[in-house]
Amino acid sequence: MKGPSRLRRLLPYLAFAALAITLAACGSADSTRYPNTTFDPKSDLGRSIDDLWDTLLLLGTIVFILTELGLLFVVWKYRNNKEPKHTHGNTKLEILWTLIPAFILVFIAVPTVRTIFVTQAPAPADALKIDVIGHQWWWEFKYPEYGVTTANELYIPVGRTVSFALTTKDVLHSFWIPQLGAKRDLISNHTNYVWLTADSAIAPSVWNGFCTEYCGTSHSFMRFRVFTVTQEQFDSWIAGQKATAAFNAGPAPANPAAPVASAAAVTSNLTQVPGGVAADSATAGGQNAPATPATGGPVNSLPRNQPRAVSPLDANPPARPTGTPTGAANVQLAGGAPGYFFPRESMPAYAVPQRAYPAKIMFTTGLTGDPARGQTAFMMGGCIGCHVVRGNPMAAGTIGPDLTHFATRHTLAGGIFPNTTDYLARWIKNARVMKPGSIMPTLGKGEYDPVLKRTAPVSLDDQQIADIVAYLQQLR
Ligand code: HEC
Ligand SMILES: [Cu+2]
Repeated sequence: MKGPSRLRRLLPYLAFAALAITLAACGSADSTRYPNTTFDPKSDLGRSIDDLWDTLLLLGTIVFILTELGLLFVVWKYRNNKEPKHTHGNTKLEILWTLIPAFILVFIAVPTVRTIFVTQAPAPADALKIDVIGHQWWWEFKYPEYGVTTANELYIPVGRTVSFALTTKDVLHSFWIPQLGAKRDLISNHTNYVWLTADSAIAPSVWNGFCTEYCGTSHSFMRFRVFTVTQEQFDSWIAGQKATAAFNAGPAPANPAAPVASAAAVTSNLTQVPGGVAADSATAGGQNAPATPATGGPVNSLPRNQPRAVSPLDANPPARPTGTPTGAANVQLAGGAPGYFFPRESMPAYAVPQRAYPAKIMFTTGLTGDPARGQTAFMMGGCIGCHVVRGNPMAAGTIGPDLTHFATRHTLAGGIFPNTTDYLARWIKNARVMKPGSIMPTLGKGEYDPVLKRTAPVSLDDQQIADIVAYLQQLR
């Protein structure tokens, strides 16, 4: 076969390759189109890693081009199948092809090692400290300087260095916020650190976070959101989160959009709560049965401590922050403002979970929940063995996420579902069908628990779940 005709046959392939390369180069790395890109860093840490990548890509490209040119030259030079002269051993050449790669490696090592030193250095002493605790399959975030604990939704001020201390409650996990550059493993019996300063220009905004170390059944459902906010918004958020839950802390909220029973109704509703649930609550979760809360007696003695309005904590409520709510999402409650939180209607599409709930979890439509009854059901249904609601001394369990300000969160269950009535009701009804392997047990009446392989031992009917949902939605 002659040269020119071979070239003609190759032409379509070459054209295709050229097109592919051109198209690839066209895409920009901007965050709205590629929300999880690492090529558009929004922090100092992200930039130092991205700069290193750019340097290495450039060096690699130069080596690639030189090598390919050499190859093409040889192909061209011996195109007529002329047999080249054979040689055996060439010390000069061997030294040369050892030295050149060694030289290239030094070129790559210098910026790499420099970046490692920068990203592994201890954080500045005045950095904001946040403890990140990995759980199968959700994230716990603690702000030790403020006594604030939350889950799956992290708030950080822009322009200030934030130092994360990473630990795990169970197996290995890995903390990753692609756009902010932070990626580090959570290792058993060891604390890892990573720190960064988010760019001032990005506030307020939200970024996706992931677990990026396989950690079991629901690893891919272990996500989180990072809200990068201004210092003022952060201060307001912290003030709101520091307070005890609004529903517990004062009289009924005067919010016409979400009517809540008055304190009197709380008392009268107590007698209407079916007692059957309490008897079962000790077995909640089977193998994962919650420990009895240290602060309280047996679960079924709870009504003694009712109503909430006269509990010791409530009698002397902590000073509530006034906060500076911005955006309609922040409803002012009578008991005090919830403080700033990222307005739900401003959530970009990429940060809103799109996963549908499993169709097989049925839920009666048209039920109206009563938050006061819900609070009681929350205590009787075993929830308090695994969940903290600050302001309610009975709710002291630490197996699951802190729910003190649950209604200020936009997602639930490791950031995989939107925090809406429909999803929340189904989550409480059958968490283990919503999220395979979930440590939170299946709790709905007649629901099949795929982990225990039998129907739920604790059973809440749809009305009780609707009441609990109404209660949780008051926790701002
Ligand atoms: C055996 C412990 C246990 C019990 C009992 C339990 N939960 Fe949970 N709960 C968990 C765990 C663990 C998670 C985190 C699950 C995940 O995301 O993988 C969770 C998650 C949640 C969430 C989502 C929180 C978030 O921010 O994502 C809500 C809401 C919730 N539980 C409510 C309840 C209610 C209401 C009850 C009682 C009817 C209850 N839980 C009983 C352990 C428990
Ligand atoms: Cu994981």
